This record gives sequence, structure tokens and C-alpha cells, in this order.
Amino acid sequence: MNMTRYSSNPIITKSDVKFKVNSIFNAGAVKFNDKYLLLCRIEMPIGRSSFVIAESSDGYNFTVGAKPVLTPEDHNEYFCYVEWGIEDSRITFLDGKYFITYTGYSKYMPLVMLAETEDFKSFKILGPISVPSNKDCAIFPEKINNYYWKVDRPSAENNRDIWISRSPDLLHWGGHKILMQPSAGTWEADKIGGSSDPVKTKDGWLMLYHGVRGFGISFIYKLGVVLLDLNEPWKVIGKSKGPILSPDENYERIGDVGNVVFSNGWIFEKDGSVKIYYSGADMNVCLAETSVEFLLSICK
Ligand code: M1P
Repeated sequence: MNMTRYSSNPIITKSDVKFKVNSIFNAGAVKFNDKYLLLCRIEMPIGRSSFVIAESSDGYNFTVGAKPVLTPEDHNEYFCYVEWGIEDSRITFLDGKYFITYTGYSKYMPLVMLAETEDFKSFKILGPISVPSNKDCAIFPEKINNYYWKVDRPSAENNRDIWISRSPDLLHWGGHKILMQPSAGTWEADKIGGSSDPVKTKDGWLMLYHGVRGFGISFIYKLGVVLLDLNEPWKVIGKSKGPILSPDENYERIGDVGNVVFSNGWIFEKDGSVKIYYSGADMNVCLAETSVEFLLSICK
């Protein structure tokens, strides 16, 4: 199976939300209690984002919860780091719990926040795990060489590269290394960032990433896939030669931020198929389907 857009995209729009929002998009994804669970970003009318859950029995038809499950106001002592919104969750099942990395946005600019949950009803907020400016963070789902690992995207001068680092406890991070850099003169020329949570396969860790190229005053966001070494995850062992999904349909071209496909969640099925949840133009939630074999084949 190559990459196929679901024929009834978008699968979630703001008309599916029972309270007033500007948009619903950029969902972390996980299977929880035999259901597909999306932790979606909702931009509230004031222009600041929170999270709401959308649930489904089949992965295609979703019901959006009646109210947000996590808001900036829930952050108590950490409120000053998220006052302007919480954005773009990535979910990792690790040590029997779900860890959620997300962007906290405030006058300090973006930084990486960490929370944990066992039921997606109550969340323990563990606080920032980076200084600003940093975002697009995802945690690996198991320890490698006795350490936890994460990727993230610090902003350093004009550089927007993906970095990798390790931790003994998920809170204290070190051993920082550059993992991937933009590629001049291509679809990923100006900046890149980690997209999905990394998933273990027989050939290495698979991870979606986004690549961005500026055209005039606008940017085009596309998705690629990368394969990292299983035991030395700081080593890129394969990468798609070009984007695997590019903005093409009207629901990807036109919106609050046009010409964007952006993903922060995917689900690997037992039969080898993969559901990539992504958003078009920062306005909706869409689905594209593929297979692990296809993703691995284009990384080789
Ligand atoms: O508008 C596209 C995306 O832009 C940002 O992504 P990044 O900083 O990684 O390039 C994010 O704000 C993201 O939420 C948004 O979808």
C-alpha cells in the first residue's frame, strides 16, 4: 500500500466540536481501551490553544468530547510557560503510562512541556523539559542503552534542525546531538521538525518529520519519513528521498495557514497498515493510510 488519503477527508472539522472554537487540528494519536484516541489541539476564539479528545471505534468516525481535557489554566505553577496556549501533542506509551510532550507557548516563546496520564481524564503535569525556543518533541517508547530518548527542535540563530538527547528519568536531559538538518535547495530547505512519535520496527525506529520551504512570503509544509538505528538512535540509517505527503487538496491548501500538511500522531495496526492522522492548513484533522513495509521501503 502506498500513501492514500481517506476519501472522506477531513475526518474532523470545527463543526464537530460542540463548543465554540476557531479550529481543531494537529492531533496526537494512540489506541486506548480498544478505541482510537486523538488528543486534538483546539484554538479557542481568543486565539489560544487547549486540548480536546476525539474518540472512535474504527479510526475513521470520531466523536469530539464535550469540553477540553487540558487547558493553559490547568497548569498552576507552570502557567507562565503556557499562558498563550498548549499545542501539538505527541503521545508515547512507556513504563505503563502515557507520556505527552507538547508545546507551551507564552511571552517566552515555545518550549517543550511534559505530562503523564493513565486514563486521559486526569493529567499530571511534569513541567517544562526544555528552555525556549524549542518544540516538536517526541519521546521514544522504550529505554535504549539504559536511557530514555527524545527528539526536539530547538531554534538556534537561523537553524531549525532536529536534535536528539537522553535522560535517566525523563526530566533531566543531556548528551544533545544534532540528528537531522534541512537540505538546501529541496522541499525541506528552510526548516525541519519531528512529527510523529518514533515507532520500533524490525529495521529501525520510524518517525515522521516535516520539512518546510519558503516561497515568497509563505511556507509549504510537507511530510517525510526517517529511519533511525535501533541501538544507536542518533544515527539516521534511511530517509524518504522526497516528501511522502504534500499539500494538494483544497482542505490542505486553504485555511488559517495555507499549504500545510502537519502530523503529530499515527497508529500502527496489527496487520501492518498505518493510519497517519494529519492536519490540512491548520484547520482540520485528516487521515492518510499506508503500510509499515511501504514506509520502510522508501527509507532504503
Ligand atoms: O503552520 C504550520 C505549523 O507551524 C508550526 O510548526 P513548526 O514550528 O514546527 O514549523 C507549528 O506552529 C504548528 O502548530 C503548525 O501546524
